[in-house]
Amino acid sequence: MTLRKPDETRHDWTVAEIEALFELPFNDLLFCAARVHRQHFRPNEVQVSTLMSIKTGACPEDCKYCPQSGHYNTGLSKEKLQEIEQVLAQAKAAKAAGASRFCMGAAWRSPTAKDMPAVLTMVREVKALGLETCMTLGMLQDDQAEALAEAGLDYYNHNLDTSPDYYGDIITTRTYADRLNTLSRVRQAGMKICSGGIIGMGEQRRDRSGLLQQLAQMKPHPESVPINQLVKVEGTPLENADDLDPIDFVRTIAVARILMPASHVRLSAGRESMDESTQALAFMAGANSIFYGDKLLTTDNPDIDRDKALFAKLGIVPEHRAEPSPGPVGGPSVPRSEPLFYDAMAN
Ligand code: SAM
Ligand code: DTB
Ligand code: SF4
Repeated sequence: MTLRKPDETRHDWTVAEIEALFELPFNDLLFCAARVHRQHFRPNEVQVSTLMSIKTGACPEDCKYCPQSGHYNTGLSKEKLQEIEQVLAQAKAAKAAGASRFCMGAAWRSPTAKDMPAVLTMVREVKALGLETCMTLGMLQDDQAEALAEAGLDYYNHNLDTSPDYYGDIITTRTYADRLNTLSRVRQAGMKICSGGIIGMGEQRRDRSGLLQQLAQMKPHPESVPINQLVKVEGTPLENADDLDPIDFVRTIAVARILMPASHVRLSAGRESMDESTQALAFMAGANSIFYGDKLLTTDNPDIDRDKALFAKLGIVPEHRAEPSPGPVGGPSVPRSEPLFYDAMAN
């Protein structure tokens, strides 16, 4: 195995260049993406995160894909913010099952001042279990981002979801600029960014390129890039969206991998309805993170035994944390340590 430095990463991809990647013959695209993947990561390791919904339903936002929006009747029961004991019990179970990161999600437009103390306690106590922490709570103000960083939050998830051009067709209660502002507050506070999107909402290839361009423009790139396949939930405006061609989904993963070579690209929502071959192709295309555990936030995910069997079949092992979590939080962004480059097959 040769160890070497990463190729230079770019932040200036044009939409036309990204569309050209999408149009490559599938084998060429996959080969390119797999090569980039091997230059930056051990190709048979996949990071494993577990999700928990800490506050479910009745969200004031109108995201057309989301079962938790209060604008649609999806039959979901509205729940209050979970108690800390409940969160810790699930975090311990996730750790025992092999997860290295625990992601807590709330159906909020943004957290209120009243919510913050309980949320900060969750960060501190989950982190004390030896897990990486991630939260997704909606839009943040500066002081909220700083407080989360101070409490030790490693990652903040805030997806751009689609291109700037298509955004207004999917969400009308906030703007793309709102989203970008929160992401810059997260970065400013020194946390790692988890940001990606959803494929299969009726968007065109140009929109997928526009989304990936926005993500690749960030400096540094988001450390984690979740690519979700739309989970079609009855009662949401997108319940009858056209089925996504699995090849188009895998192409999106491959292009994300090429644009953001050193980021973890997550094969995120949608695995429950995905066959093993599509998932295997997604790993080949450079996906190296998944949600692990029977539930996402409110919808189903493959159960752990099924994922264990898939990993065994493919020779994939869970990635172990390579570095300690960022030190004194609240400070500047912690520079990414240079990863090891698994180069045995790269050339
Ligand atoms: N309310 C916060 C927000 O929107 O940022 C946090 C929770 S929200 C459920 C987090 C993400 O879940 C969304 O940005 C979206 O990417 C994803 N999501 C929601 N519903 C989905 C669905 N039906 N299929 C795939 N992804 C979905
Ligand atoms: C992300 O990109 N996908 C996750 C997580 N980040 C928060 C959420 C998927 C939600 C799927 C629909 C549900 O289970 O409610
Ligand atoms: Fe609310 Fe987030 Fe769902 Fe949008 S995606 S409705 S903001 S929970």
